[in-house]
Amino acid sequence: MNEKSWTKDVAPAEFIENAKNFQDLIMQYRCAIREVQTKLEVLDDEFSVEYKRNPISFIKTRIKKPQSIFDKLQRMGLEFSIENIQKYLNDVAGIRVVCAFVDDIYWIVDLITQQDDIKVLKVKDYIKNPKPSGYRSYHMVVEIPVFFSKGKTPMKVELQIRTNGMDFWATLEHQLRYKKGIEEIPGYDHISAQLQHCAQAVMDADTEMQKMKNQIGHFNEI
Ligand code: 0O2
Repeated sequence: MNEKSWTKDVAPAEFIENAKNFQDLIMQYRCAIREVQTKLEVLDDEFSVEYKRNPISFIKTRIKKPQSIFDKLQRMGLEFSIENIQKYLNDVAGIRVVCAFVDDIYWIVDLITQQDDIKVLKVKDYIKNPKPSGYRSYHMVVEIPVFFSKGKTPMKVELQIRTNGMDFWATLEHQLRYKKGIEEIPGYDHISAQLQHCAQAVMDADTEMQKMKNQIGHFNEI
């Protein structure tokens, strides 16, 4: 685009207004992440005093990139607007909670669900029902009120809760395959089967670890 058409086609005031509204929205999602992250950290702290261990190994947060927001809306046949982002996207604000044991995942899910300022909008249990790829994780979309100077805004946050093993597999598989269109390469079926085999090995290890933990009992009793 040359300078002439830039001045002709772009309405700077409108562009600046849209950019400001988008920045505002992203700020609101950042605040929602902070609210939910604090709840998780409180539960982890309390648990560590009671049971002498931390159920949460680490927490990672992310805001979806503008390009990914745009691409997802386009896949859904929707135009890029603040209203469509708020209404149709559940994962602009994302929190990944990586836990020690499988039962820690369900402990967190139960306690987050019980909090009366949290509304659970959607649940996908890819632990009980793994994806065909072998992917396992517990997904939860929650709505939380965030208090701004202009009032209370309900905000959506997506939680992905998984064990260290599930996270290890998902992170490496993401690098190897996810979204890279490697379906086209020769030997893809074999790679796919190997990834499923690794997912099964991780699942077996998680199950064994959980069994040992059940045998040991609560760590505070030792
Ligand atoms: P990114 O960069 O991780 O954010 P919904 O959001 O509920 O409308 P959607 O988008 O189909 O529906 O959600 P789904 O399938 O429950 O979860 C999508 C997210 O889960 C992905 O996010 C990944 O983070 C993760 N995921 C799902 N399937 C796989 C898989 O087979 N392998 C790996 N490694 N991760 C997976 P995004 O948006 O794709 O990307």
